[in-house]
Amino acid sequence: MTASPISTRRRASRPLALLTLLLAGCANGGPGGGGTDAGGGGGSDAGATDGGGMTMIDAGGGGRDAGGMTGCGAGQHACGGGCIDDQENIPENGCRFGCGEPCPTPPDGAAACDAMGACTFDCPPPFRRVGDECTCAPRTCMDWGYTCGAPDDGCGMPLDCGSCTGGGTCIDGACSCPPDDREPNDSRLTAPRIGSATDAPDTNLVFDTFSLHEMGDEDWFIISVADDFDAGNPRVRVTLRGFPSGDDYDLAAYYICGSGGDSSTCSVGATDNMIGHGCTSTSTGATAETIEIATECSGTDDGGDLVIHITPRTVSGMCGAYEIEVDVS
Ligand SMILES: [Ca+2]
Ligand SMILES: [Ca+2]
Ligand SMILES: [Ca+2]
Repeated sequence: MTASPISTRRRASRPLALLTLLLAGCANGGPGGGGTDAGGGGGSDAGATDGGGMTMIDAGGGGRDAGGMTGCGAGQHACGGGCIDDQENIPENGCRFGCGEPCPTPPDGAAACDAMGACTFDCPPPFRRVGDECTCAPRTCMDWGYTCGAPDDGCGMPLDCGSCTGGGTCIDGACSCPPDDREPNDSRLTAPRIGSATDAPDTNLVFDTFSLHEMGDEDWFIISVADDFDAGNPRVRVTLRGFPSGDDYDLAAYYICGSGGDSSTCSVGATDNMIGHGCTSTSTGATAETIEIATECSGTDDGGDLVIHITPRTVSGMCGAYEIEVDVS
C-alpha cells in the first residue's frame, strides 16, 4: 500500500514538467530571440540549453511561415529552418546567400556567383548557355585560323581544313615546307661544298634534293673544279631547272681561280663579276636557267671554286624543289 502514493505523484509530475518547458519556450520564443539564447545560453544549465534549442526550431518554423523575412539578423540569411551567417561569395559554398552546398552546375558549365550572392554559371567556349544548359557551338577552320589539317571542332568532331600540296606539311594549321638538308646556306659564307669536278675526264653532276622552301630562302653552293690534263681550261656549264611551274628562280654562278688572276669569261648568260668572274641567268617564269663560264686564271692551273647562287623571284608555296646540273669539260 505504500507504493501507490509514490506512483501517483510520479504521474502527476510529468504534465508539470512539460508545462514548465512550454512556458520557458514562450518566454524565450520571440523571433530572433532564439538565436541569441542559443548562442549565449548558459552552457552549465541543462534546462536553459534545452529550452534554447526548442526555441530555435520554433522560431525557424515561424520564420518559414512568415516568409523568412523577419527571422534573421544583419549579416545572416534564412537557410532551411534557421538562420546562418552570410558566406563568402564563392560557388563552392553556394555563394553568399547559399546554405553551404556547392552551386548546382550543368555539364560543361563553370559555376559562378552573381553580384547578388546567388549561384549562376558560365559556359566556356566552345559551349554557350542555352537556358539552364551549356550547349556546344562547333568552331570552324576559320575560327581556328587553320588552312590545313583536321583540328577538332571543339565539340568532338574533326574538321577538314584541307591538305598541303607540293611536299608541304601541315604544322599548326598552316602548310610549311621543310628546308633542304643543306640549310642554312643563305649567304656565300655559309655555302656548303657539295661536290668536286674535273675537266679530264669530263664531269657531270646532278643535284635534285635542294629547294627554295620559302620566299626568303636563297641557296649558295660551292663545287671544287680541278684543271686536269687535257687540251684546255675547264669549261663550266650550270643549269637550273625543274622548279614548280608557278615559280620563277634565277641562277648566278661565279668562278674563283685557285691561283688568282680571275679572267674567266661568261659565254652563256649575262656577265656578272660580283665574285670572281661569272654569269647570271634571269629568264622569266619557270624557264630553265643556264650559264656557261670559260675559266681563265693566272699560271697554268685553272682550277678553282665554282660558286652557285639560286634565288627566288616568285615562290608559289609548292615547296620549291629544283634541280641543278653541272657539267665541267
Ligand atoms: Ca634551300
Ligand atoms: Ca638557303
Ligand atoms: Ca628565272
